[in-house]
Formats: sequence, structure tokens, C-alpha cells
Amino acid sequence: MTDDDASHDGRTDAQPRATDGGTDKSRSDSDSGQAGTSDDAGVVDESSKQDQLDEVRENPEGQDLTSDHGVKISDTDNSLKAGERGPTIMEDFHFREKMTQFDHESIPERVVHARGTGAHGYFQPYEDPDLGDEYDDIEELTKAKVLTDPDQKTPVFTRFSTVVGSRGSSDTVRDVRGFATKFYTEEGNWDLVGNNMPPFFIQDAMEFPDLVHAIKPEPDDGMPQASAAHDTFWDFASLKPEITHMIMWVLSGRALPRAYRMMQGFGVHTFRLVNDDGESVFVKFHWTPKLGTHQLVWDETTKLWGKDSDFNRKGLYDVIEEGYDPEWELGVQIFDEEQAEEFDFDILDPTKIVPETEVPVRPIGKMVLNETPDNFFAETEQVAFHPGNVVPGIDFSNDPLLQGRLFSYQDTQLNRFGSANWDEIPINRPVAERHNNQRAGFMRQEINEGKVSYKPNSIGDDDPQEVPEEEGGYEHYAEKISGKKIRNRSDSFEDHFTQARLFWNSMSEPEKQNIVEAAHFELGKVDRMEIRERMVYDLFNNVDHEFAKRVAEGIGVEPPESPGDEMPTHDREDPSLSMENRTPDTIETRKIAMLVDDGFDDEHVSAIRSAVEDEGARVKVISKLLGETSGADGETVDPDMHHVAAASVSFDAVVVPGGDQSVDALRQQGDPKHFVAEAFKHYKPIAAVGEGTELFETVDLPDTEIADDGDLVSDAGVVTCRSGDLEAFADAFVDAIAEHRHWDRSPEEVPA
Ligand code: HDD
Repeated sequence: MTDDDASHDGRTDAQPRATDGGTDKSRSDSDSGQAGTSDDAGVVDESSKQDQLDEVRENPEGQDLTSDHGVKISDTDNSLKAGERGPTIMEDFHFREKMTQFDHESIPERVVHARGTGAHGYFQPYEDPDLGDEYDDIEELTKAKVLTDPDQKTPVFTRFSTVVGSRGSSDTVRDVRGFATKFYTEEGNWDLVGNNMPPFFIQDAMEFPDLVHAIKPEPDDGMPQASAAHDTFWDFASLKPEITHMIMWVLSGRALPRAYRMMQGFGVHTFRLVNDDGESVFVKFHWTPKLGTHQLVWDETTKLWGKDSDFNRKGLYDVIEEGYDPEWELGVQIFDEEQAEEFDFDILDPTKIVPETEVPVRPIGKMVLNETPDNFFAETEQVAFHPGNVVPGIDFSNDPLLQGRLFSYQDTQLNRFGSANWDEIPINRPVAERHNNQRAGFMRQEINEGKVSYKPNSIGDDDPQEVPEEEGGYEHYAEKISGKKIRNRSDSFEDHFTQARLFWNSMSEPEKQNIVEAAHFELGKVDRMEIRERMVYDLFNNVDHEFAKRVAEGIGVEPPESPGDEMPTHDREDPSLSMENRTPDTIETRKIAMLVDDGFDDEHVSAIRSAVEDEGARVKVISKLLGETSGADGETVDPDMHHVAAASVSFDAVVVPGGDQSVDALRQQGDPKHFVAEAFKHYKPIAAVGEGTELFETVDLPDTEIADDGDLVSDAGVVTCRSGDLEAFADAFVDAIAEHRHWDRSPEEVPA
């Protein structure tokens, strides 16, 4: 948001501060003072939420220090004492206030998804989205204006999270990522509370506490933090075959996202869309990142825990602050009851996806995140999502996991906030007007006028009035239900292996190898042999026999002799499941490390920098020390980082320009050599030009051809050029960066 279009740091005439006093009691209905509701009732635009938040923003710039109650404070360092060396006096209201606030300033962390980061932005539907042959117009599917009106930019707040770790854990652990979006629509808040993986672990919400207890630190010793790699999780998993499909995703690179902006999102459950005529179709929601879906590698993530533990948080924050606004397309898979009947799985079973080979994803709009929060606690920590927040045109299915969530989120917010008024906290407050008879409770903010707080009433003309469906009142889809009251699981939820196998079949060989190695790590941390055996024999051997054998070999389990009894025989694949097929030709926002020392080749530095930056990537110069570094021809650069603080794991690629003196110096230092070797080990593009290639020769890069004359050599993402065309070199480097990781490399022997 620019200074021109928002009064971010202050107030506009239309939005008096509460402290300005002077309430206008003669407001008409349409401007009844609802905080942040736009003047033109019912119309929400991109800035509506920011305008509303402006009313509560506080800026200390140039202001006096006061108490919470507005009294100016003369000394905030010394408590009030009886004599200079005497005891503190009870009367010290400033001490008591400051200390009480401090003692109470933490709230319970989320029981899951405790660690996260968020950003503001907007969602905008596309004009005439392509919905295939069956539907011409999105309004045939849904009456939700947030999804149908291309002129409307609905403000959103999106929070990304890890699931298992506590608030202070590291970002890059192996885990599912939460992807929760609050749409502040003109028809009320819609929360799409999803994950970066489309299936889920369990089929019924009743099992959720068990799942979470099993995966969280073990109750006796509180270990391990933010990790599934321990006995209780795999014990639970090995006894719950329904988990198999999700386990395949969690062992894959999907659980190690390169960045939140490079991650897909999924609503997971089947939802319903409902149109103006009350007709409904089923829908699965998909977020597709413009920058592609990319992963880190395991060794890299573990190093990031120490060297850059806010890697994903910082990644989102930095790109937005630097002016690049990450973008996702919202897509829908639409199917009706009849199609649903035809599938070989139950659409109410959240451990299943609807393969894109069966139903294509139709993009219907885009989300742009363009503003970081001003205050982490007020916005990111206090934002509270609830899958039960839907607007007319969007409805639930009978998925038993979703049904249980509809209770759990409301309940958990009561625990986190200690009050049913959590919806009044600014970040949670809708921009749509609200009027009802709920008007008391802890920390109530709104001042509801009038004598009446019940319905029906005659004293207040029976206001606020119920709204018929035709005029926008929410009406649940009138699904016909009949059945016996019963506590069991439908037979249609029984197949646990078909889609796990589909996932395995759809992986490239490097992706399969990643899954096997992840299983070696995770199950290698499991002490009890019987748990490891159950995972191999009862679960993995029912997905794919070869897979089970490969896992067994690494964890001391006798490889199974034949496939499991329940192993499906199909060879189906869905190319959309492989991240390798989700790599658009762009290097936007990637971080490139350039290693230099005094005497670097000036021409190389500027040519590489402009080639890479012209494509939207970011170059960071790294040297031994901070402070000016000089080129051979007199140019100087101020390195962005020095080796003490920089690590290859924080970058997407590395390049070494030439310059005799510079490269000689780099060859004498351990850090640059380690930097290159480690980037190579992590399959990252690495490039060297001129004398820079000598650094690559010093570092052992197995089975890799390095240019030794004028020719450009590009070998599995290692781009080298001794003295050839600089432009061609830079272009080849850009192409190598676009591929992200070069799996056709053999870095096993590299010790980094
Ligand atoms: Fe959940 C938080 C996503 C199943 C109960 N969940 C939470 C968040 C996300 C998800 C993204 C963090 C929201 C934020 O950023 O504040 N959860 C999912 C998905 C699920 C899922 C995609 C399966 C499809 N969750 C699920 C079940 C239950 C819960 C089955 C309980 C029956 N989830 C919660 C919770 C949390 C939560 C305990 C913790 C904090 C919060 O709600 O606000 O209520």
C-alpha cells in the first residue's frame, strides 16, 4: 500500500480517534459508526480493513510517555521508594501498572500451529474464469460475492504456520504447514483454514486429540520439540492405516517448503458452493503460488535451525518489505453429487484428494499479499480463524473432520482469549456491519446503544431484523439427510492405500529417494523395533513393495518378501502431485550469494548482478569482512554480509566472479570453499566465471565438468566459463537458477 492510498500511520477526517471525544448520537442507520465499515454500506475495497485498523493504530513518534490511563510519566526507570535506599512503596501506581501488564502479557499459544507469520493483502476474482464446458459463469456455482465480482478487491489476512512446534521453535522443521486466510468480505468474514498438503492424517475429528498428543513432545520428558521423529508418533501412525496417504506427503519435500510464497495451499475438505437458486455443487479449494512449489533438502533444513531459524518468517516479511508482493491463484475443483458417486473414494473422507486427472483445477481469482503487520502480537498472534466462518454461497460438507472442526475452533479461541469477544479484536473484526443482541462479556469494546437486547421485541421495532435468504441472509444448503444415530465409520472410508500409491507413483526418482531418506531419519529415531516393523509391513508394504524394501534396509527391519495383502496394483500417476512439475520459468525473489574479496573483477560483478536482478532475483554480496571491498578496476562494493553471519543454506544459488587477487584470497579461506561445497551438496545452482572457476577446482565437486578454456560449461546446474561471453554465462546461470534444484548430481561424497 502506498502513502497515497492509505492513512496507515494516522487518521483521516472520516475516522476520528476514540480519544477525540464528542460522539455523534444522531447517526443515521447507514453510518451507524461501525468501526471500519465503509461509508458506502455494503461495499468493501482493498483498503477497507486497513482503514478500520487505522482507528486503533498507535504511533509513539514524537509523543510523551504516559500511563495506560493517559497520565504523563516523569520517570520510568526508578520505582518509588521510602528513602533513596529504602523499600518500594505500594503507592507506586506506575510500577504496579507496568509490572502487571508485563506479568500478563503472554496468552496461551495455539495448541497446534503455534509458530507462524502473517501478512495482509487482497483477493480479487478473475473476469470470466474458465470453468470448463459445463459452466459458463461463476455465478451459476455460487452467490458468494467475494468469489464472483471481479471489480471487488476483498482485504485478506493470511497466516502461515508449522503445526507441531511451539511458538519459539524453528521454521524449517519437517512438518505440514498451515495456510489460513481470513477474507474480510462485504458479507462477513470467510475463513479458509487450510494446509499446504491436500489430504489429512485422520478421518474423524474425534481422533484429533490422539494424533496431536502422539506427535507433540512426549508427556514424560517433554521431548522432542517440533518433530514427529519419536516413538509415540510412529506408534500411533503404525496402528492407523488411514494415515498412510498423508504420511507419504509428510515424508516428501512438501514438508520442507523453500518459502511460504513457494507453497501450494489446500482447503482439504470437500466444501459446497451454493448459487442464488439454492443449487449446490461440491468444491475443493486450491492455492497455487505464482513462483512455483519448491522445497529445501533435509540437511539444509537442519542447518537452518541454527543458522537462520526464522528462515520462512523472514522470507515472507523481507520480500513484502522489499516491494515484491507474493501471489497465489485460487482454483476450484468442481463436481456434483453424480460425479462424486463415480469416484473410487468418498469425497467426505479427508484423507483423500480429488486427483487433478479426474477433475481439473479451475483458477477463479488471485490473492496478493502486500503488507506486513505493524505489530506481531496484535495481528499475527491475535488473529483467530474458524472454519465455521462462511458467507452465503459457501457451505460445509458432512466430512466428519470438518464437522468436528466447526466446534473446536470456536472453543479454542475461548481458551486463547478468555472471552467470547475475541471477534472484537481489530484483526478479527469484520468490515461488514454487525448488529445483534450479543453485547456483554469480558473486554467488550463495542458500545451497543438502546434499551433492547432481545428478540422478539416491540420496544425497538424488533431491530436488528432477520434477513431473508433472497436479501442476503445465510441459509444452510437444504441437504436431505436420513439415517440412524450411529457411532462408526462408513465402509466407503476403508481404502487407505490407493491414493498413497498414486502419490508414490507420481514422484520422480529423486523425490522417491527423498521420501525413503526421510523415512530412514524418522523411523531411525524410533527405539521400538515393533513400531518400525509395523510401519514397513502393515503400511509401506501396502503402498509399494519396492518402497517398503528400500525403507526397511535403512532401519534394520527385515525387508518384506512379497507385497502386502492390501497393496493396490494400479500404476496410475497424477503429474500435478510432483513438485518437479510445478516449476515455472522464473527466478523472481530468489536470493543469490556472490562471493568476493578485494581485487574482484568489476565487470563480472556488475554484469552478473544486472542479469540476475533484471529477472527479479536478489543478489547479496558476501565477503570475509564487512566494510568496503575494492574491485581490480577501482569499483567498490559494500558487502551485504560477511562469512561469519552468512551461510549457503540461506541462499538459492551462489556465484563466484573472477579477479586474480579476489579468488586467491577466497581459496585461502575455509568459509567460501565450504559455501560452494554445501550449495553443491544441496543441489543448488552454482556458477563461476574467469578466475572464479579456480575456486571450484579447489573444492571437490564430484563428477562435474568445470570449464578450462573459453567455452561455457553447464553441467547439472554448475555453470562455469573461463573467458568466454559474459552475457551467455549470465543467461545460463539464470536458467540454472530457474530450475531451482539440480537433482541430476551426485553430491553424496561431499562432506559439507
Ligand atoms: Fe486445525 C489451528 C488447519 C484439522 C483444531 N488448524 C489450525 C490452523 C490451521 C489449521 C492452518 C492455524 C490457524 C492460525 O493460523 O491461527 N486443521 C487445519 C486443517 C485441518 C485441521 C487444514 C484438516 C483439514 N484442526 C483440525 C481438527 C481439529 C483442529 C480436526 C480439531 C477437531 N486447529 C484446531 C485448533 C486450532 C487449529 C485446536 C489451534 C489454534 C486455533 O485452532 O486457532 O482449534
